[in-house]
Amino acid sequence: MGTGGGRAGRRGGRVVRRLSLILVALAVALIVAGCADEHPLDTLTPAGPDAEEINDLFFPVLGVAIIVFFLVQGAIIYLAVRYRARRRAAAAAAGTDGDESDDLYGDEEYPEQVHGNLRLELAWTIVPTILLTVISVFTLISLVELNKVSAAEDDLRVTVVGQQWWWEFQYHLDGDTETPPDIVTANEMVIPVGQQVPLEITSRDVIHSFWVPRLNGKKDAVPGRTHPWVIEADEPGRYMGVCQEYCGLSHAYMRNYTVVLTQAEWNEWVEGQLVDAVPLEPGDPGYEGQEVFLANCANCHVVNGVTDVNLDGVPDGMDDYDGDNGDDDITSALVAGAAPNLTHLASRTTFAGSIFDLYEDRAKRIPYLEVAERGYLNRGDLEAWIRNAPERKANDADGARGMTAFPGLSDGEIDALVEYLTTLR
Ligand code: HEC
Ligand SMILES: [Cu+2]
Repeated sequence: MGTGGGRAGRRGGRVVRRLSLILVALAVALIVAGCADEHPLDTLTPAGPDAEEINDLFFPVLGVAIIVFFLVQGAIIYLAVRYRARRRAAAAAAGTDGDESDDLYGDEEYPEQVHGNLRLELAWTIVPTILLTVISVFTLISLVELNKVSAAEDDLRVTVVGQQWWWEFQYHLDGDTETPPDIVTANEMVIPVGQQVPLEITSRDVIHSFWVPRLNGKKDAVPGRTHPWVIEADEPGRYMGVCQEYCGLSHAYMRNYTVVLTQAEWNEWVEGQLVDAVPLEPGDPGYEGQEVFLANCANCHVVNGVTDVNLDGVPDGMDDYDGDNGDDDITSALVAGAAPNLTHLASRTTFAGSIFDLYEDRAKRIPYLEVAERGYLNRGDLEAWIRNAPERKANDADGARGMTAFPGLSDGEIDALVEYLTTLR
């Protein structure tokens, strides 16, 4: 080899070293990201029967794919090595320096060329056909399983509404999704352990997709349609979910949590959520904040029992909660057409598409039901959000989506608002 080859070799070495550095960095980043949350977006640790069903399909298919991969790659490598051009031998035979590619083989024979070998062609048509047929049969069986609803007609059902860029959960305790919901909450869906909860997934604006990887597969949320889905968890815990369909600017900040409680805890949670907020009187802690809230926030946010029905602030088309493309009557509009229902904000642990913790350290060690009582409020993020939400989470330029900024509020008013919000348990 000449000097040119040596330089190329050194350059090659550097590229390999750099590549392996990048790979190591990637691996470390993945491991660190995996440790950051005790319940990451992990499809490989299913926590409910539906996710297990998917996993039970995934691993055998992966096994088949790995075998096929090694057979095909092995054959390619074998053939490439076995029939490589023997440059140096050819060059020696031809008496040249080996760079004349038109004379690659010299006196050597080309390998025997195979055309139209019936047995071979039948084999590589029939084998994949059988493989894919078997896989598709098992896939269909899994699909049927995943769409089975074992819950009774009058069991709990939850309508899941995606919108730019947060999730609303509307609870129908009697399973009747035609009537206005009993509970409306945002970003955290609280369900009882070991019970299948049928979902109806829809959207108020563009197409989103509801996905809680440890509990079930993805289901699209499409405006004007409701897609049936189910969710069920084997163990109490907190399972992260994301929007899985690119839906605009803050798509990456449209997360949610499925919070799974024991049956007794869940009953307690429901009881708490069914209670309306009580309008505060002068002298009550939080009263000043309530006044600021009613003046600035209540045209978008509903606090059951406190805010009047006022749809003036609701952009056109967003007061259509059942997705039939017509404005709904006032009762159904009560379920917060434009913004998260804040009646029980302080009972949640995250806000704004679950991207901010409402309590320090996401209150991991405190039981969910005690978080409003014992959690340490994440005042910094909450105040920053109220002051200038678009700065914390981008919304679209004409302000038709997301929360507006309130540059006019004084520090005292923000403090009062925060104090009021913490009374909404
Ligand atoms: C123009 C309508 C609008 C107004 C007015 C408004 N908000 Fe919001 N607010 C929203 C929307 C939309 C969201 C959801 C944004 C997101 O998650 O991306 C939101 C989210 C929130 C959240 C997080 C709720 C959750 O569960 O995720 C809080 C807290 C909040 N707003 C407080 C306020 C306060 C306090 C005011 C008055 C100073 C106010 N908002 C005024 C539209 C509004
Ligand atoms: Cu989305």
